[in-house]
Amino acid sequence: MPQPTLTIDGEVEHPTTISFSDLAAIAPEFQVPDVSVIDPKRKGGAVTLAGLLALVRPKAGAKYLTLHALRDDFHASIPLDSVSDRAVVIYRLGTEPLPESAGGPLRFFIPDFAACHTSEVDECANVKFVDRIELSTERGYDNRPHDAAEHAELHEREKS
Ligand SMILES: Nc1nc2c(c(=O)[nH]1)N[C@H]1C(S)=C(S)[C@@H](COP(=O)(O)O)O[C@H]1N2
Ligand SMILES: [Mo]
Repeated sequence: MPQPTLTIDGEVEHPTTISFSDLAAIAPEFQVPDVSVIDPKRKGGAVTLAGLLALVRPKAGAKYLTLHALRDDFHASIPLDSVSDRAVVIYRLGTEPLPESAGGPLRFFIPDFAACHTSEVDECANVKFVDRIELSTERGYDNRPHDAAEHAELHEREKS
């Protein structure tokens, strides 16, 4: 199986596409060896968003972060400032890529997220199967559910 990759592009000095082994090679100061310290319900190892941003160097005008999951066409766009010092990308379980059942191979995760559809930075923005993180000056594409009914429908679909 080819290695999962993550593209980070848009309003950055150094757009890049990195692989599982590139993520594992990011400096220890940016690694979270065990995400259960952030949320006891989560397993695996992560890199901090700060570590990824250090690689690509956001331009001064970068204000939004859009998380793209091509796999199920799910997208969320949130203010960069609100997550730049706390969000992580969970990428491994042991020495293997994060399993799909946990939202892998790559899963964006915001500690202390708000309840679904209560804020821009809510649980729904914990995008699973994320393959691209796009920085932009304006808010990007976002198809998170808007209300409880849409939300229930999405979770029905997830089960099938
Ligand atoms: N790719 C993708 N990511 C997604 C979703 C989705 O449908 N597709 N649902 C979101 C919503 S609405 C919620 S509440 C959380 C649920 O995450 P969990 O199943 O790990 O609890 O994942 C978010 N990430
Ligand atoms: Mo959600």
